[in-house]
Amino acid sequence: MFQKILIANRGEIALRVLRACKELGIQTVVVHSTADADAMHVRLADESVCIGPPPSRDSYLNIHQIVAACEITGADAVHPGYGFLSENAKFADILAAHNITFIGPSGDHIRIMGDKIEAKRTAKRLGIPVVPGSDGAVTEEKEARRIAAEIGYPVIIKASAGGGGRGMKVALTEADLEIALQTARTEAGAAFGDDAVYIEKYLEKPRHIEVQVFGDGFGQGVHFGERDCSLQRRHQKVWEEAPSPALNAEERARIGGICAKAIADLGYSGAGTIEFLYENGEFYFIEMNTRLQVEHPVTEAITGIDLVHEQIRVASGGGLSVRQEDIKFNGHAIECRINAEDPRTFTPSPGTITHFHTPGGLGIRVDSGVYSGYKIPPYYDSLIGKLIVHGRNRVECMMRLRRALDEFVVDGIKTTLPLFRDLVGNADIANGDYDIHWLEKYLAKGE
Ligand code: MV4
Repeated sequence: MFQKILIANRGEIALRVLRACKELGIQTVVVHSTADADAMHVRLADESVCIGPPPSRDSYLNIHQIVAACEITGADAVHPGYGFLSENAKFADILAAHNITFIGPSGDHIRIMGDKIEAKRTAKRLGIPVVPGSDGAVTEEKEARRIAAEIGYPVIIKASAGGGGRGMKVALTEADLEIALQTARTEAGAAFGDDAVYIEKYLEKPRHIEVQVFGDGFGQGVHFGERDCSLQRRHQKVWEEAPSPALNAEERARIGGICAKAIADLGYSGAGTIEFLYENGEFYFIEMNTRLQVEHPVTEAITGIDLVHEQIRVASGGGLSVRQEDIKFNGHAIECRINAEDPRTFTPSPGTITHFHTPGGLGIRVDSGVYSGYKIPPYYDSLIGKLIVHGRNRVECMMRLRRALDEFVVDGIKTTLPLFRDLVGNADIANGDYDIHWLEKYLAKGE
């Protein structure tokens, strides 16, 4: 097991990882920018190293500073959290070259999944159902026309170097195809320095359902069920739940089994998320994330397994603590992302939190690095905390969520809490009747 882990992140996830390290008896080092000197995780860590000024590229993305902080403190592993360097293959490779363990998959696996064409090709080869479309990159309009006619309109053109919703163009009919292809390629080239694009059938009303997987590094793979992340705005998830209200146990076991086998065959190590669009009872792979995700606590709530403990165990060569047959799904969990933003316009609202009071009681978890008197810096994303609620079933979970939202107090700044108080009383949400477009339509109506 590791002696000392360096946490290369900030905010609630830095605290989340720190807690797991403490429970495992591992020493902690945090790195932080000058803007984060007063952060909770900096106070709670055994050691801290200031690695630069506020802009992320000069601090949390500065690979050389982070490697130097490892060398100075004698850290033997790095946990990257999510965002920042968590899916940076070069970072994983550089750490390996310095004999420091990256708590995550190999640089090669990160690289494959970062290239969306290569990721899709790999998924298909491993037996995962994918969205119908081109086999690889498409450059010629003639070829695009042939593929689109074969799969049928509407189609979507996606950048291979994109992902997470960046660099996509929809063509509703053949008349839109030429312009969609040209603008997608030009924009991809400008944004990513790589103009490779691919074509897919455009699914009009899917849900976003993702499967949590783990590889043990010894050729075993398991799944921890799915999360439904359909409630999102501009590709930012707002509300996530497990299990998906749309799936039954049979569908769960089937797609989970396919994903677990794929992870085993790939020889993958660590946590991963296989993302699908789900429409008319069918799953369609879109991307794989090679990191721990923001919404991992809903999976922890229904399985009772600490996924960060598992990441650390696997990275240290100790394997997983569970086999597939040990993983049981219990009840229902919902996560609300509390952002320092206007609840209607989503404009960031940094500043001082004058009062912070979190809900408690059975089935309530709050993951947050903020406190009363904390000043939210303006340089980073606006997530200030996550409310995760667990109940024996979805109805109990929703009743408890409503109560928890009533107790939550954040004064001094605007937050997205009022949006969640509206959503928890909405009939479609109560029925689990929503797709990836539901929230944006709801917000546009101004209800
Ligand atoms: C799609 C799609 C419809 N059809 N692909 C957006 C994020 C990126 N991960 C993939 N995305 C989409 N890909 C096909 N073939 C619709 C989306 C999409 C979306 C997906 C998941 C969650 C929210 C979304 C919002 C808009 C579009």
